[in-house]
Amino acid sequence: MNKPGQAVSDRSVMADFARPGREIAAIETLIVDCPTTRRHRLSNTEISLQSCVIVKAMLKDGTLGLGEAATLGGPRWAEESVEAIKANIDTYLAPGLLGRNALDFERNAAAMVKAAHRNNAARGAVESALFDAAGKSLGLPVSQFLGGAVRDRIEVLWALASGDAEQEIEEARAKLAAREHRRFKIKLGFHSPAQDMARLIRIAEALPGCELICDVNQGWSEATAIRYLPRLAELGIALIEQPLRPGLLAATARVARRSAVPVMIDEAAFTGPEIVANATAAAGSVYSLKLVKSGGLLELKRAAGVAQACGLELYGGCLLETGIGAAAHLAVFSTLPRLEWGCEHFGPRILKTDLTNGEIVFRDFHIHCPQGPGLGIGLNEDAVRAMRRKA
Ligand code: MUC
Ligand code: MG
Repeated sequence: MNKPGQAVSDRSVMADFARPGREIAAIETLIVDCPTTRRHRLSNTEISLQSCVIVKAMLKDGTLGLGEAATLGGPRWAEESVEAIKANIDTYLAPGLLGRNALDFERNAAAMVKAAHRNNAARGAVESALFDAAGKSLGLPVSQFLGGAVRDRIEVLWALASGDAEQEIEEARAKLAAREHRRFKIKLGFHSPAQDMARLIRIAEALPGCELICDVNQGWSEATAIRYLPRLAELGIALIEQPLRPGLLAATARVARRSAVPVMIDEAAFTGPEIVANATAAAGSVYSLKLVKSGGLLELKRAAGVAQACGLELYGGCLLETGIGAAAHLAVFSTLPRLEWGCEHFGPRILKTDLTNGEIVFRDFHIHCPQGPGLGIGLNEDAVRAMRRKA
């Protein structure tokens, strides 16, 4: 231990950091199909089985790291499917990483960008596994590599998405009673706007005092949005997420200008330049952060910086990840100086069985960031055995 004023002469930390053994020895992928507790509907897809790719990165010193690439209903929410993600990791991303030091985060990320154009979910999953392995090997939480945690829990939303208002009210009340969730995201756009309004009115009446946001997943036209957003405002809806298709910047900006409900940008912005373009066009005032959009933990943190620099508020988005993907998001979210809208990592709870061992705790309306080394989670091997897709 150095005394105050004494030069740092202890080289043991550096020696440990540089110790051989953190070379990437193997990267394996598997597809897992996890049944959900109920049908989850979006304007453009729906699921009862949540499919993801789990990445296992093994270091030479024997440390195992985990990562996850989530999808939603095949290549529907985004262009990647689990089959493509697995093939592209196995064929293009993994071979170029073998033998590299897992701690060379930026170099490894650059190698992946060179090996595969976009493929954000695939790159994000591999990078998560490398961060997890590096953290576990050094005995450090991943958040420490990203600037250090500024929070250890985040208020967490639950999504109501069966389309049946009575079922949704019962589900929300159960979450409230369990003190797990008091803010809810209601998925719109799979019914007609008039039916959605009737459903929304019923839910808002039944859940007084709860903050509600709505996600249309691109399901509305500009005209529909202009017609219905005043009704959402009357109901006190706090945010409207991705009402129009990505690319309709001017139309979304016209909607945002007329709306008393702030617009959240989701599918419209994956990359930094897309975030800047949306913000510059005034097509929203909140940005939903997701690993599958940013393509890795480093880029996710940068996306938060870009969005913030453009004056956007931040929301911790998800794609119904298992506890593995949720932990990777939480590692980043825990380090963000500002995260105005909390997060929605309810994924581990909507799966009948999560793939982790319960390290992620939902308590007092917050998701608690796992505290162990790496991502702070382990693999539920029995669950993986039961739900792994056979070749
Ligand atoms: C999305 O568009 O936000 C996340 C939560 C949910 O219900 O759907 C996903 C995707
Ligand atoms: Mg969304």
